[in-house]
Amino acid sequence: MSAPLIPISGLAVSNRQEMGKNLAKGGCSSSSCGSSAGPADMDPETWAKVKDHPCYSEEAHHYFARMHVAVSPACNIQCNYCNRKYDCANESRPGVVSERLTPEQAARKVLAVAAEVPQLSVLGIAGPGDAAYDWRKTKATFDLVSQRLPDIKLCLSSNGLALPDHIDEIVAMNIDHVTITINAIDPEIGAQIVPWIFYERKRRTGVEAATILRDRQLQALEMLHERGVLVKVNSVLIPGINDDHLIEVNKAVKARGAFLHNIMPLISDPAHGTHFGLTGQRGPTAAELKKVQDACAGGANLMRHCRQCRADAVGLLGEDRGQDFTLDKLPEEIEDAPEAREAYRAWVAEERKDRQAAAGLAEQAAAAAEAPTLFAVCTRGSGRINLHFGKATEFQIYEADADGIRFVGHRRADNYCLGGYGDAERMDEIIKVLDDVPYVLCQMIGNGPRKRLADAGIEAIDSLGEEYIETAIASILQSRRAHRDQAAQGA
Ligand code: CLF
Ligand code: SF4
Repeated sequence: MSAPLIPISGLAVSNRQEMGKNLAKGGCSSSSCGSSAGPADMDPETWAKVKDHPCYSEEAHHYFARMHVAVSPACNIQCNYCNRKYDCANESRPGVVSERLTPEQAARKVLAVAAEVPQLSVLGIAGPGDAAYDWRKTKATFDLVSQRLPDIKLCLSSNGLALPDHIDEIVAMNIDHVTITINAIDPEIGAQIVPWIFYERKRRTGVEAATILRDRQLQALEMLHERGVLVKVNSVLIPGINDDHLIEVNKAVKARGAFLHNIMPLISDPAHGTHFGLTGQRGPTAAELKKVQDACAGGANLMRHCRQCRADAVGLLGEDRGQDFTLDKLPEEIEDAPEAREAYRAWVAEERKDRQAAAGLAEQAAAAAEAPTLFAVCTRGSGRINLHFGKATEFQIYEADADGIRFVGHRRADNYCLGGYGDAERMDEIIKVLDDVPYVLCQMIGNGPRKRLADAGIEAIDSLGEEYIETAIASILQSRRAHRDQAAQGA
């Protein structure tokens, strides 16, 4: 029988200085996982910019929400993975945007969400269309929002072609975060992804178009970096086209100051009506994506917690409350609640201290992991195990080895629980996505799914509900080690 699981964070902490040292280490021991970096890994100015941004800080995504508004539908290029009748694949999974908004409608919606969702920290404009090309509407929206909600950070995503024309305004408007999608540095490869661009009143095609686009993207990256704006580069991984090339993209954007590189899998389906969808271009498998990401280790820091969210998403990454805030559902009178956001942020600051201290202790305990081990966690945020297995639509995957415990990605699993009734096919799917994961950590799990998992060699653990993820994993590793030691002594 295994030793009982004792949460590490429940152990007495006798030495606060030791805790402080652990805290300074941050939650991530991997140098390639830059988005996990903490205050000890960057200057205070940069930390102030990223600490509440759910995309730029992996830790912040446990606590903070973003929302997108689709206000700028015009685009100056054509990507082979895009059909604007659906959505912008730069920043969202294909799917019809429920509403395209005027700047005034968008500002009203942001006010309504901010009043209801104290976790909201970022407003992003991420398609469909290009926020820098359709600049008048982007700027009008940001101006309206920043007048009413100065504590909400502004974030925009662009293909980069028009960006160099707006750098001064971006800086003047306090936009600290800009994403540029760069899929290729080599124009021969770029031309296979973007067949045409519209630039200086002319439509241009092929290698000429790809060269202009590449040069403008890199120019924008350099200009923004020089002015202190954090730039994330998104690259869509397209097997057979740019998979071997993305390591060159990673090097090139690192050299020009990119803060993060987010390599996203192509999502391709004939139903989306895109060129790639219609010609049968497939997206990468999870293993192919990981291979490319791992090959980029040591270059520009990688973002691994992107959820490829919709262009009208609302909420924490991985959840989408967009349908709760369509225009017809907004109240007539909207009263802002800045004090609720302030109180939430103060709570997060305290929670963060506790969590990082606990994570530091867990790092020490993690030496109990003799071989790299994966854990699938059911969580609704705050860095805790706080979600019923049946309610999980995705699992956060953590890896533990002798170097520590770290977040390594997420895997989608369609919701197992349908109004209380199990769905055998979805359990098959879950078992497939957790193929190489021996442990599932959740707040609760029913006997049926527990047995199905056990039959597949996966142990479900629900005795550490509400515990911090890292400390729970450390407890399990310690318990397993104690069990092994006991067995060895008895042998
Ligand atoms: Fe939105 Fe993008 Fe800003 Fe985030 S999303 S504009 S940087 S606030 Fe984030 Fe969504 Fe991934 Fe984008 S998870 S698709 S990276
Ligand atoms: Fe579509 Fe965005 Fe590409 Fe424009 S930049 S074609 S909106 S994916």
